[in-house]
Amino acid sequence: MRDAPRPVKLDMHAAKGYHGGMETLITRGIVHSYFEKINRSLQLDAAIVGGGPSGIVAAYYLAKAGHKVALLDRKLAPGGGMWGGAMMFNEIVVQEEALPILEDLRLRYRKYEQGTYLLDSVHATAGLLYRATEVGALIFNCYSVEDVVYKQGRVGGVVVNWTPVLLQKMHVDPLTFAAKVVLDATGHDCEIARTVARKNGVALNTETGGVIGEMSMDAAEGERTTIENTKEIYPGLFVSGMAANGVSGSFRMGPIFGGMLLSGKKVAELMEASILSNS
Ligand code: 48H
Repeated sequence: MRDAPRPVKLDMHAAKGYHGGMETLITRGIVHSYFEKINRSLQLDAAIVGGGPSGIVAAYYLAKAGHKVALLDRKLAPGGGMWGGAMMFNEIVVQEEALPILEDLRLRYRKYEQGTYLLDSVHATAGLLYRATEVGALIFNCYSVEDVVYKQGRVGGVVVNWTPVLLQKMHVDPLTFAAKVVLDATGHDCEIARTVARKNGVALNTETGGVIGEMSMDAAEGERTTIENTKEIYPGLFVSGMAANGVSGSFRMGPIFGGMLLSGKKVAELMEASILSNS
């Protein structure tokens, strides 16, 4: 016979010695732990802007290789466009070239047709976030990157503010995280690349020197060029995922995600080489 379940008891006396009791104990724990985390992020190896699939995969590989990585996303729940699958049908398609990444991150997938696989998009997104944080990437949600630190012709960090501050158009100055390399993984809008080109009047490593802008849908071409367009577009600034295609003027691809994952892995390798050569 099974033992009767034990009654769950929360020991309210745990807060003995705290002026203010249990409430102070909870608040103090959160405040201390959060500020310890932010303090560790003031001088990063890599700052990743945008927590869609390409940014999270980049954070995973960089953190796993031992680099100090923070990923910043303006939303409460990072994950970008992957949670919703396609038109909120929460499934995504991934090609077999990306299977090693699914294996590395221990995501569950099912064989579909012609070298493609299906994943539950909620499982996949939650899994990416879980694995990236498990290997040490720090995630700052509700952070909007509104600018970069730009010195001597190189991007050297990110300028951050609370998303609600920007939404409310409050005039509050931002803070900064220094970083040896910065990744624009902001998706369709390529926000960081646009900001760097516009504010500093510099030419990016694209055909026109500016952000060319995304084209309409061609899934196969879009997937191919996502990897090709994943690169350093200005000293210290890299692009991945949809931002890579947006910056270089290539196609969107719809709800197939192998290109995003492979782009995240490729950019992690490029960023790591840059971190090591600039150390
Ligand atoms: C902080 C920011 C900022 C900012 C944006 O769009 P994402 O999912 O990114 P990718 O490129 O890794 O993945 C693209 C994929 O989801 C997709 O949209 C595809 C495959 N589309 C094909 C098609 O045809 O439509 O995520 C970007 C993330 C989001 O979470 C934003 O909240 C975040 O970046 N973000 N965070 N500061 N300035 N700008």
